[in-house]
Amino acid sequence: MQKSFALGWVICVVLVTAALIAGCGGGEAPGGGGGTILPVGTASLTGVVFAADAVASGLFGAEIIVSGTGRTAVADANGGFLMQGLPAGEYAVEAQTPNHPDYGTARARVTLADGVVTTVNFAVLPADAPEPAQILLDPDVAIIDLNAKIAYRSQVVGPNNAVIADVEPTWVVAGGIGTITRAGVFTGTSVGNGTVTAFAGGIQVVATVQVDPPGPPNISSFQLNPRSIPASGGDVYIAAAIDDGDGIDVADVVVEIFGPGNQQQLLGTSIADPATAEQCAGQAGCYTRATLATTFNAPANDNQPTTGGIQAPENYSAHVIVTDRSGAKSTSAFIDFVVEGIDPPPPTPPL
Ligand SMILES: [Ca+2]
Repeated sequence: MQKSFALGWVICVVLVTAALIAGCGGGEAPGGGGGTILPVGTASLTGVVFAADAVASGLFGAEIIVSGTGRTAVADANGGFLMQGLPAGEYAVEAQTPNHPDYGTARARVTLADGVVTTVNFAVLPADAPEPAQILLDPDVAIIDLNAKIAYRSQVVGPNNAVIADVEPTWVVAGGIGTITRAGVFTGTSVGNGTVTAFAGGIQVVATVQVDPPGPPNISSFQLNPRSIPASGGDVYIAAAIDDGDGIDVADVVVEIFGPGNQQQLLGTSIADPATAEQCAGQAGCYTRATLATTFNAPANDNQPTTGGIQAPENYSAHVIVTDRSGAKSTSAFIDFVVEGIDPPPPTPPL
């Protein structure tokens, strides 16, 4: 068994080297036509070959090569390809674009596992682009909830620290933890640890990602100011700092206030500082980290003064209720505040 695989593999490599015989390519059943036997496994490789400077443009007819297996495939009209029956292992892979003289070759490395479909979307640089010297990638470490997204920012840098403008690297996710778009938006689809690697030219840079089970929102602070309002009433500024891997819609952050007589009010919130709020990737109105705030207009104290002219204070209590995109809910502890009365009673004389 081993012997015949090895022999078939050698034959195929020879044939591929000689003339790219059809039986070795296509990415369909291993050992396809021509009686050629290729190394067999149950791993699959899929993806798209596209222009690094125009990510929507698939490169039809691109040739995808999995080094050391003798296996090749040809991209369809949209640049898509699928290779099945590959042996597990780590491979150098590349996409050549013979039909597109303005584009070159994209290279990456993938780890294929039996029974697993691995995706590599090849971003092919223009043929006249400078040779990449480094890739800047942010964030390099991330922890997110299941189903949350990370929008990776990247810059491909050529010689003399000159950024190659408006090009995406080739993105590869390892560890089976998620998917990534051509533009670098990662979605965590499975709990675990893995990596996102960006490739351009002969350069690669790796970011580590931990995908956690979905958790409820974290309310890292909840504050009211002031907590003592004069009898004539006034504004209370209320702010909550919140983070959540799934992301939170602003409409799902509500301040609940219980006033005199246990009257309940709900107040909507808004982003306190848009400059520092972290938005969910590609989802308007969704935030993974932000401070949300509102202002409560405390009315004047309307308690009836006693015949002695003493008006009792009015007591309020507030907390924030946060619901994330997966429906998990967190509430802060209550904070009390008071609308003072007029003519408060004199302090108790010392004994
Ligand atoms: Ca969550």
